[in-house]
Amino acid sequence: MTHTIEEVRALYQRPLMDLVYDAASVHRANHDHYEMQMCTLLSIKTGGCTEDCGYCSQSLHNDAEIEKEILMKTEAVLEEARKAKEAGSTRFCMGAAWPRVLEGRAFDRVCEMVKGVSDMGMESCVTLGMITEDQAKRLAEAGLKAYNHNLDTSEEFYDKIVTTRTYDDRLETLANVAKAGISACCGGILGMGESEEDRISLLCTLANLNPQPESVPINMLVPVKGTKLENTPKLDIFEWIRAIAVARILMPKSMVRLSAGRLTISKEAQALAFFAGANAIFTGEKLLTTPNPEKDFDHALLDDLGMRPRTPFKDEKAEQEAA
Ligand code: SAM
Ligand code: DTB
Ligand code: SF4
Repeated sequence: MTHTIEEVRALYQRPLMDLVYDAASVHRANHDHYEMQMCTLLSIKTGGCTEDCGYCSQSLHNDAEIEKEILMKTEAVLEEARKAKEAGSTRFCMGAAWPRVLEGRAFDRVCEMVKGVSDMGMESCVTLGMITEDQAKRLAEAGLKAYNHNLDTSEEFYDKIVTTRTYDDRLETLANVAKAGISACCGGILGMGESEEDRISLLCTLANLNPQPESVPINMLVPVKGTKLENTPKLDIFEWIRAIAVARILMPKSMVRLSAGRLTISKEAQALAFFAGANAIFTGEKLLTTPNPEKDFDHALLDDLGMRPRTPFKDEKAEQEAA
C-alpha cells in the first residue's frame, strides 16, 4: 500500500490524544505491548569519518572532542557482546565511522564479529555506511540480522544537513540490503531544525519503503559541542511523540526504536512514547560517542510500567513453531 503525503500529514496533525490512542491500539493489535526489545550499541571504529554530516561527532568536517579509535579486535568486541547479553540485551549493534564499506581485512574482521555475535544467540546488527549488494550478501552469510542505515530527514531538508552524499545514495544502500535478504533498520533524526513538513515527508518515505524497515530508529538530536548543529533549539517533546505514533500506525509490524536523545527525555515522556508504540530501546551507558541512560534506569522504568525485556529472535521462533 502506498501512503500519500496528504494522508500522512492528516494523520500527523490529528489531535494528539486521538493520534496516541489509535497508535496504542495498532500497537496492541500487532505486538505484545508488555515487551521492550533491549539493544546494546558498540562503536567498533570511532571518529575520523570523511563524510560531512552536520550532526555527527565523528565527522572530520566537525570539531567535536572525541577519542578516535581504529577498528577493534574481534575478541574485544565479542567480550562486549557477552557483557551486553548478561545485562539483558538481546540485540547487539556494531557501528563504524566509515562512509562506505571497503573490501579488505577490516571488512573480513567485521564479518567475523557478526558471526561471533550471531553464534552467541543474539540478534546482530551493523551500521557501516554505504554498502554494495555483494558485501551485504557476505554479511548475510555471516548471520547478520539487520543493517542500520538511516534516511536521517526528508529528501527536501537532506542537503542542509549532509553535503557529501545524497538521498539517492542512502536509498541505494537500502535496496542493496534488501536484495541480500537482510532486514533494514532505517529511521531518522528529529530536532535538527527541520519543519513539521520535513518530519511528515520522512515518515511518508519510510512507510513507502518496500519492504518496510524491520526496525525504525527515532533519534532525537544530541547536540554535540563542536558540530554544526550544536546550537539547534530543542524540539518540543510532543512532536517526538507524534512522530513515534505516526511511525507505529504506518508501519504496524516494525520495531519502533527510541535511539539517541533519551538521556534528556523525562521518564514520563518515554512512558507516553512506549504507550504510543515504541517497543525497542538502546541500553547501556554509551551510544556511539554520547552518553545514554544506564541499564538500572531502564530496568527500573520497565518495572514501574509493568513491562519486560523481549527474548531474541522471537518472530523467527514463532514462525518455526507454527510450521
Ligand atoms: N557511518 C554510518 C552511517 O552514517 O551510515 C553509521 C554510523 S552513524 C553515527 C549512525 C546514525 O546515528 C546516523 O545515521 C544518525 O542517524 C545517528 N546519529 C549520529 N549522530 C547523532 C546525533 N548527534 N544525534 C542523533 N542521532 C545521531
Ligand atoms: C541509530 O539510528 N542510532 C544509533 C544507531 N542507529 C547506530 C546511533 C546514535 C548515535 C548518537 C550519537 C553518538 O553517540 O555519537
Ligand atoms: Fe560518518 Fe556516519 Fe558520522 Fe556521517 S553519520 S560522519 S557517515 S560516521
